[in-house]
Amino acid sequence: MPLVASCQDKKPNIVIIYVDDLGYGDIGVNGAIGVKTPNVDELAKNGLNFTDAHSAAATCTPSRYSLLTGSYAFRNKAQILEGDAPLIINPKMATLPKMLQKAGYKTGVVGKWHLGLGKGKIDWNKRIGPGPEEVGFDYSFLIPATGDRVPCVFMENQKVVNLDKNDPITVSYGARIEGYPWGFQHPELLKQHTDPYHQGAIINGISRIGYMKGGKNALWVDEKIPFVLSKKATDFINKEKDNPFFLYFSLHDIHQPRTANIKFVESSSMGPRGDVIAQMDWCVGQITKTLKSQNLLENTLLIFTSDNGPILDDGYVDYARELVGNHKPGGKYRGSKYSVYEAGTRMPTIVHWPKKVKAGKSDALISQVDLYASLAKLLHQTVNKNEAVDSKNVLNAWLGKSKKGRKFLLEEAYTYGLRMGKWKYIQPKNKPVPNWIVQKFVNPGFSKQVQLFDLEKDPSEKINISKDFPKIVKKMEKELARILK
Ligand code: NG6
Ligand code: CA
Repeated sequence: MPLVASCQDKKPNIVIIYVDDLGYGDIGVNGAIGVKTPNVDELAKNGLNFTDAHSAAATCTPSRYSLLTGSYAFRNKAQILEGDAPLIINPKMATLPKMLQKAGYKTGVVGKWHLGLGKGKIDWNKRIGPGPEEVGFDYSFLIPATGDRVPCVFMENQKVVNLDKNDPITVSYGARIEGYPWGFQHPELLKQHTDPYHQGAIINGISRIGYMKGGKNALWVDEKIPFVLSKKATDFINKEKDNPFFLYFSLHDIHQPRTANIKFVESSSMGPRGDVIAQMDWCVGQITKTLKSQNLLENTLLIFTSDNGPILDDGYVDYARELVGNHKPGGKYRGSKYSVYEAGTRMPTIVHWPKKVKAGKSDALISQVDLYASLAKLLHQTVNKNEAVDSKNVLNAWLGKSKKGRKFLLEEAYTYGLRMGKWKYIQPKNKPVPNWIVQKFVNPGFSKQVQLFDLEKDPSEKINISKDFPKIVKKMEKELARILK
């Protein structure tokens, strides 16, 4: 092959910027009020902005599991994990990063993991495996679970960063352990008050879920997390610039605790939740700036999206509900994080690849579970039958060459939703809403009736028309049963 042609066909770098809890309406181009997101808007201006793109689930661990394995979370009973949970991806399983390694990519994950680590009881003072390496990442720099869970330390290549062996780490999600003081006993030490679920170990003036002892030198400072993660992500890009690389940049923002760096405090009119949106936008800018400075932006397939819908009150008292004003975190869509209504999984999603993807908008119905098979297609990789079992090749929709995405799309929450074109079906669930959800002022979509909505006429899922369209209901029930069997 002539040199020129092979250069032209150079494999694109692939970057997924995965924001945490960012809603459809939380970015400028999708109508945000009260906070500006110039870096994200720039991506949208030069890229393809999707209006009907979905995470696989309305919570974090299930969405991430599906993104990385191409398989639905229910198949592995994946639920939100505690901070000391074992790895939920079987190291023998085929994964998106392993598929990319086979295609010649260097792979890295920087940021929130929340897929578990190790096999059982974790010793935080040693290398912990299996973890990202066994899942297919050549490099990892992690927040092990969430920002609101212990241990509050970073891990690089599966070892705690800056650990002093004379001050070993112990973590507990059961019995209370002495060590860092407890939020429920020492409210005077707190920067933000919380509900009773987040009143364990106080670290950096913030009480968390779980208890912790030791590791003082290794503790993160919440206000610096965006800088640390952006630096590690851009270091990875700079180091791997001559290889095709895959970077899964998984931000802590805009998850709680929302404690923006002083650089961003009061940069929005919505208090901490708006400020961390601005902070998230800055992180996006760091990535695009670095790609540009390395002359890589043109041939990088960059996907900007989120893991689940927005939530105002997830337990920390930061006045997001009081300060939201006219801003609509989920856009015109009903629901939120934890909810089966559209805003639970309909994610802000931008595909930016100047070399191959024309700027514009797309209303194709797509799911993150399909990235595996779609990227495999792009890179001429075969996907075996027992691999990425729920992932479909809809590459042409992801690249804007077709408006046709999925025929059916599953939405996993605390009940199931199913999309078929404009139709939205919700499986009945005749159970009381758990108290911890009620307290968050969100509606998970439980109903003993079947729910059916026509999203073309009723995008906000207000009028249940299941009784008027029994045939559609039947068809969707049948498809859901087929998926779940
Ligand atoms: C919930 C936590 C919440 C948050 C969430 C995970 C309680 C009451 N709430 O269980 O604080 O950590 O899990 O968020 O424990 S997610 O974005 O990672 O799914
Ligand atoms: Ca999340």
